[in-house]
Amino acid sequence: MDDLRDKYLGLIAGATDEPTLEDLRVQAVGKKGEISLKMRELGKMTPEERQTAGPALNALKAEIASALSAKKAALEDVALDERLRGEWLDVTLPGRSRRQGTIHPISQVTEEVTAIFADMGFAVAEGPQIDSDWYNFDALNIPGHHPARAEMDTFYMHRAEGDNRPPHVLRTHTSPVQIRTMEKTGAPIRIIAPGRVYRADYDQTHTPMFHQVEGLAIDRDISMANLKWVLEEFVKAYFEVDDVELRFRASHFPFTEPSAEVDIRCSWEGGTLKVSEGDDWLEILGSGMVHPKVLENAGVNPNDWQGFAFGMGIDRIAMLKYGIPDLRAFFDSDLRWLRNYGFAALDVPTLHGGLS
Ligand code: 2NL
Repeated sequence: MDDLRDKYLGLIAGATDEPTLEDLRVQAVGKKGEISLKMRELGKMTPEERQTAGPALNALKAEIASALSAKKAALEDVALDERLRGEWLDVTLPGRSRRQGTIHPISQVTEEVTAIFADMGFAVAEGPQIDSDWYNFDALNIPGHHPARAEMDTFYMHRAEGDNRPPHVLRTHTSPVQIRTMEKTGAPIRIIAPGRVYRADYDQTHTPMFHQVEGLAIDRDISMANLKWVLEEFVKAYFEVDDVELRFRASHFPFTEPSAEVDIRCSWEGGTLKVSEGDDWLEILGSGMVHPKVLENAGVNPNDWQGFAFGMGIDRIAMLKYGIPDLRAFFDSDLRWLRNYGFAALDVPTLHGGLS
């Protein structure tokens, strides 16, 4: 009986999993187990033998049963420990930051441009996106029959049947803002007017809504020389170069006289723009001296005041600086793909320190 005891206590101690332990239980104390078989032998014993063997077998059965349940509990503890170790969680780790929206590239460029002109003393002017045809066209010396009106692919607002007043328009440039501001504050004036403008046009380089920034400087003796300096300073600051060469090409706009389109010297190496070197010219804006009729229309006496104006496409200069080939991309759904272009504006720091 001692052999039986040693055998099973040894096997139980050595068991490393619950199925093994269960097998041992069946083998030792199960209905057909070794102890049960021994108990059956009690019948063949003398009453004296039975007196000692009976209680001893019962005690052995109880001892093995309790060894089994103690070992079972121990194995369960080990399994739990292992699971806890595997599922361990460091609740002090910082959370994974979620991808969030960031400032739109157009807003970013508008802010860059605004900051550069602000440094040169230009204030920001704003005005309505729906305006009368007077402010959008006539005041700018673009009369009803002028081809520029047709060329601009204007969006006209609805007029009720029988209402024969000229319809309002979605502004085709931010010039009406400059007219309104001149009217309100008079000369001298130094402003830029950035904002949304609308023309019915849609292809790789045109979207029906786009962004423009116009500039206006009126004083007693402002000249094209001042325009040249201001634009050179702007191009250097915006494209982050130390030097720049501008080319003024004679042009025509109804609202300026003389008028010039301005190109910057550049090179296109492997599809990337380099400003101020190379043999290419890149058109970036239109400009000129404000037409006397336009000053007059805005309530400024052209005999006392003169100045320059210019206009450029924000979307276009954003494409040039950041190498985005299709303008439509700016206004298509989710813009996070712009990261593919390494757009710096999308890598702005967040409050929690990481990148957005
Ligand atoms: C272009 C040309 C230009 C202006 C805009 C302007 C505004 C007033 C008076 C006179 Cl209030 N001129 N604006 C002048 C010359 C050119 O824009 O090609 N823009 C993308």
